[in-house]
Amino acid sequence: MIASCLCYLLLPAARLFRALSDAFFTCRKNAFLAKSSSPQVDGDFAMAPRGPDQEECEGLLQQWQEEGSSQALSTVSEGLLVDKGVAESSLAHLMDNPGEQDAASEDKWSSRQLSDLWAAENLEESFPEVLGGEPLPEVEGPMWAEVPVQTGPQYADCAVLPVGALAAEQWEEDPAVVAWSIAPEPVPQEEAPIWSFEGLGQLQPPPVEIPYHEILWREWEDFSTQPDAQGLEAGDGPQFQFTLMSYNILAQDLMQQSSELYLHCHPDILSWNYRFANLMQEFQHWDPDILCLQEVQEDHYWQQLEPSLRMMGFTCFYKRRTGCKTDGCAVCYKPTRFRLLCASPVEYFRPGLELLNRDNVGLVLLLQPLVPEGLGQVSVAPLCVANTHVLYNPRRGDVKLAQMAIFLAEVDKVARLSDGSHCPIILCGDLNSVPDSPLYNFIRDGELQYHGMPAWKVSGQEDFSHQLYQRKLQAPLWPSSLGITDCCQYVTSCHPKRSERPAGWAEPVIEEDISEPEPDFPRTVGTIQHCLHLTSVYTHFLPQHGRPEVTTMPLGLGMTVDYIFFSAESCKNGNRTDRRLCHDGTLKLLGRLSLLSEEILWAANGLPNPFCSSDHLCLLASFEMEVTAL
Ligand code: KL2
Repeated sequence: MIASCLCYLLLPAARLFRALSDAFFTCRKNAFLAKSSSPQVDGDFAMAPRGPDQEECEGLLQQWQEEGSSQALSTVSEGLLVDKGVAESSLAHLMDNPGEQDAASEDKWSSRQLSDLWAAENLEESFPEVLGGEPLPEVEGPMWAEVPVQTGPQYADCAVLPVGALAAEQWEEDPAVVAWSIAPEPVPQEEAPIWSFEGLGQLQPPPVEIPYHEILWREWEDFSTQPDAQGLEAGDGPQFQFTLMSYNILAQDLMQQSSELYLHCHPDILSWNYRFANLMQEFQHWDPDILCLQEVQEDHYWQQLEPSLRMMGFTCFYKRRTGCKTDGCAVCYKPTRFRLLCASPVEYFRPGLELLNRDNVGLVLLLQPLVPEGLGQVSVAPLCVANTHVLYNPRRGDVKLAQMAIFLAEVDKVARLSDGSHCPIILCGDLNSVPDSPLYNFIRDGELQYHGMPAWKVSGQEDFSHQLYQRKLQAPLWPSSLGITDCCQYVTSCHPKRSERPAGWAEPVIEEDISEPEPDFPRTVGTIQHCLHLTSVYTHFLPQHGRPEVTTMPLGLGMTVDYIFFSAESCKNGNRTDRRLCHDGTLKLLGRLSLLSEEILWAANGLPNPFCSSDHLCLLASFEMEVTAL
């Protein structure tokens, strides 16, 4: 009975809702496109962008919910669909019935269903790899394009993933498909954005930028008039202002390998060409001065992203993950605003160390801000920009902490002045750890007592307390052979042998030789520290909604895992939650693009959706640096 109810009522109803939902957002998007009056936001956000007409959006959504779906709703008059709103139906349905849409789902790999010990210890390894036997394109360019790819025996059996094919015919009658295929006007060649690809798929990239933030209520929060800890408002004296975006753009390969996470999405919005056009429009709309990307697939980077971003005025650096992984991190900056002082790719993979056998990477740049001519003899401190994507595996907090230790050591080395202090630092990326988790608190507080802590607790992603076997963190967390102290500094940086660094700055490329064991150095018992004073741009809570902020939404479950941390001095006697307001001196936070709640994203059918082409939201912040007269 229940089964037939599911088959004959819930399933068709949910599909209809999903189609209506996509159609609604598609039409809404096209309505905005037709209006095409979106303001181009100034690079340095002297003015806050025009806020969305929230009432209009809510009204439309409500109207659609009431008119468009009341009939269908009557068949499922009770339960989750009604409680959470019709637009969420496809997500809700998938969450309640995992695997139902896919007969082969038993074969599908899902971390949350793997409970045996092998899986617990090797979750990432079980993640199938895609290379398809095709050699990656030869790359030219930045200095580390030559960095040899790890080709240890553990990668010998990288296999081609049998990607579960989404049933295309299932979508043929979908109103969203119809809406898409009629609505966008053809793009005149001369007006086509640089990232248009003629004939590369059935969907034309939309002709103008998509103000999706107006539909999804992303607002610019302006703090520029708030006094800082010393009572100074922004703009007293000459200042250097810039914006920085951090964005996990969802590598196509990873998406295809975990296709079960995206069953709620219309296949067309998952195509790379569609997503690429949307992502480029998002970059163009917000026009940051610095762009930190994660999950950048190497072929997409060299063939599309780098050329397009270069045409937008960016200089880009890229570091691919080690092993067979096809994605990596990119940091791009406007050479009109900054000059490169040094760039350090960071690999966390260390042969022979079980703790560091994962392929995650980071990228650290040191940038010299360029002040406009006419200010006379002035100076601005260099800015250290560090971008990383930390291991996902929720059970391996020990690995995440060790990766973070290497990353912090690199940042310390690049940003350290000869007097031991640091230039302003922005540390951002996807840390695969939630706010208030031990890893998060370690970055913010500069100290973590980890001894005896279950490894799964470190990131706070999932609760594994019910499991019998729980890996515990033991002191020391990493071996001394790594050459990193418990203060997350390279031993060589603590006892500098090479004092010829120019003007106190680090060398561009660090080659840590761990084959020769470092001399013994003292280790603390069960505690790690770092001496970068960092605080988060976001507070992880939306006071006006009374709900947590969300940066990603796997299977409809919203959480924050992406961050922009920046150098800040903590207030004496300061309340911890107010630390963002306590910064002063070198970096001042001027504003940020608000994040969203899980509920709002549910109403857009989760992530990705027709407007947001990643499973993460972008983070965007505006800063000011002091310019001192010489
Ligand atoms: O959480 V992520 O997505 O920042 O959005 O980072 C990782 C995950 C990315 C790189 O490893 O791949 C995704 N289940 C779901 N997603 C996974 C899994 C998994 N078991 N492993 C990796 N990813």
